[in-house]
Amino acid sequence: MKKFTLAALLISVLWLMTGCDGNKNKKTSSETVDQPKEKVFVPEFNADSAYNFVAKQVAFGPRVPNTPAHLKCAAWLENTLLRFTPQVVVQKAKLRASDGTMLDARNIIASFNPENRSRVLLCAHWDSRPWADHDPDPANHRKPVPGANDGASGVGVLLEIARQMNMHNPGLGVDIVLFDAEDYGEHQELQGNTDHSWALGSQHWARNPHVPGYSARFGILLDMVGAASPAFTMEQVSMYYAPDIMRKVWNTAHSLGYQAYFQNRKTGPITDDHLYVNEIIGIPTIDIIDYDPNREKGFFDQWHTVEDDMDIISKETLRVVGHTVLTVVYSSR
Ligand code: AHN
Ligand code: ZN
Repeated sequence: MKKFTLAALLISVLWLMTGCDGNKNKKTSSETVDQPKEKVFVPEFNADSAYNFVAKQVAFGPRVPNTPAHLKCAAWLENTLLRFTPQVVVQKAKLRASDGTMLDARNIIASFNPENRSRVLLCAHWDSRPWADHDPDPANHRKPVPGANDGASGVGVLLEIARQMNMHNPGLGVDIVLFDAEDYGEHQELQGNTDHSWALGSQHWARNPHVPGYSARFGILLDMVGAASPAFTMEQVSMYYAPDIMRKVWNTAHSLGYQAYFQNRKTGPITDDHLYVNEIIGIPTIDIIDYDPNREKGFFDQWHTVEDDMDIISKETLRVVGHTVLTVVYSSR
């Protein structure tokens, strides 16, 4: 009897020491991260710098494929990334848009620690939409979108992350992929609704990755991450393909105090670059996207209007997203 109680006591003590959780160290699937384990070093995301990266892109004018502004911005993005890493690839492709236009497209890819087999993919689209087809004034429906939030915001955050990774090695492989021709999807006034007319650059990259056989542990897409009071909700394509990544990113954001931004609400599927990264190349990838089905358009008010300019960009939102993504990256080594 005495022997038994002693053994039981010992087992209980051991059980308590492990935190009572038999599954604690069990790797259930590809990425199981609940709370930040140890204190990891995370560089400080500079929102002023990110903001300037957004402003610089917008200053080129709308980055619509086949325009001089698009070419100039591509060169600037390549040169800016070259300041932060020598590994920059510009993948050129002629892509056919749904209206028949052949787009002179370029995906711009920057790699950190290219030899490291443990990799993370960060992406955003850098092009802007040729038609402001959701503008309240129909006279603007054939004008291009300035794309400060829709496009430049995600790129601005990733450029600042690249700048930080140059100063402080994240200790794992990171690929930043700036997709082109995301926003050339069919004009609203046309019938078709050919969904695959969006995200042409990511479809091309997913079929022809910059490194043959490329893969990554997970991916994070940033889209429309610059407006004030965003609602980053749990989008359905992300939840279907990458629920663990969703949980990891949302948990990280909440641990940093950003639960008002990263909301625990499930929302419907969105056709965006992450769909093809998931479906074609099979990297579990989430979309951090400002989407609230209770809004008129779902997206921010100025979405696909000529008002999507620097006036609506919030440094605080850029900082919240940048801090969250940097923390996820540096705690993934
Ligand atoms: C659709 O409207 C089908 N998808 C939204 C993807 C998008 C457009 N992201 C930015 N602009
Ligand atoms: Zn768009």
